[in-house]
Amino acid sequence: MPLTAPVQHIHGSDSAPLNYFLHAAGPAAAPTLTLDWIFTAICVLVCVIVGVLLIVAIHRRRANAPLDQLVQGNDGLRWIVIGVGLSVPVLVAMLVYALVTLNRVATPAETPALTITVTAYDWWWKVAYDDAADASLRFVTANEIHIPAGEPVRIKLKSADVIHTFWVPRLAGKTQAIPGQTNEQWLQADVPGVYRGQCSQFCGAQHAHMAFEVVAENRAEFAAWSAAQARVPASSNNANVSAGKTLFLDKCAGCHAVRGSDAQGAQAPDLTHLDSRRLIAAGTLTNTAENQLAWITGAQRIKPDSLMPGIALKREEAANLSAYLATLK
Ligand code: HEC
Ligand SMILES: [Cu+2]
Repeated sequence: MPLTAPVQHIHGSDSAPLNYFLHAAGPAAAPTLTLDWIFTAICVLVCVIVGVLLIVAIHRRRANAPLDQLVQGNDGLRWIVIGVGLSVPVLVAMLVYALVTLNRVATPAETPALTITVTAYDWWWKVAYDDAADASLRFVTANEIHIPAGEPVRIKLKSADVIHTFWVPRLAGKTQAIPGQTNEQWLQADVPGVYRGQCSQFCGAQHAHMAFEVVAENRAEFAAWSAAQARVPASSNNANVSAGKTLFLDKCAGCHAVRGSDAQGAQAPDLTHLDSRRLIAAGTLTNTAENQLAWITGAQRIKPDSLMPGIALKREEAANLSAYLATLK
């Protein structure tokens, strides 16, 4: 397998035809989208009116009169009264509408049954299912948030380093992740699907490559996924897998954790079920064996300044490591 395989970058999700942010997919997003359109329309209208008045004014310019005379004249005063009289009610109406909308999306209609703790790191997302009533369903994953469709989910937001912002445009508004503080938001996907999310606050070199996905599934699929995530991956006696695991414990375990093994690093994505994820490196690459190796050896080429070093591997080491990573499903 060539280690210099071309890297396939991802831009947006392929799974849903209308997966872009102007299509709200849940009750926490729909009211703000309507507000968005109405505010945009008002702003465009204001620009057009101001533009037309300006053009008219330029064409009807009078001889050089001092400004205070122009304003004091009856004509000037009338326009000021009309301008203020129109703007104030419109601005007040927009303020009231914005407050009403904020209130509508502040809390879900029913109390969320599921809470997920998402911690932002430079430049990826830790996703902890740490609130399950059933302790056997507690686990940690990265950059891929599974939720049951059709119900509200509470997201607790933390940051491990700088200020990031959690944003799934089709499902809810933005909420900041601030070091030393826990913020909350809720989101809901009305139908199953994959919804792209993105850090929306500039947080350093790889801010643009700090994406994630929300995968909404029906209840049965979600239960199957979470049960699988909670399990420890099956071990293998295969010689290549064992050699790959030894290499992993030697070179990777200082940063990465794999549950059920001695790898307990906490500063990097949990790799226990790496193989189950759709994307790696926070939405940057599709999760294929080639891309995994391209990432491991070329992390600094793919995401310069990211907190994973590129790790040189001999051909045989790469094959063994791949064999081990393939067991993490
Ligand atoms: C110095 C700490 C460090 C070491 C050592 C390290 N990594 Fe990483 N790794 C990271 C960080 C941090 C990320 C997240 C980078 C990002 O997306 O910006 C990461 C991301 C990954 C990912 C993508 C995971 C995902 O779900 O997005 C894989 C796979 C991975 N590392 C494998 C390895 C392997 C295999 C080794 C050993 C050969 C290794 N790493 C060594 C810190 C490390
Ligand atoms: Cu960020």
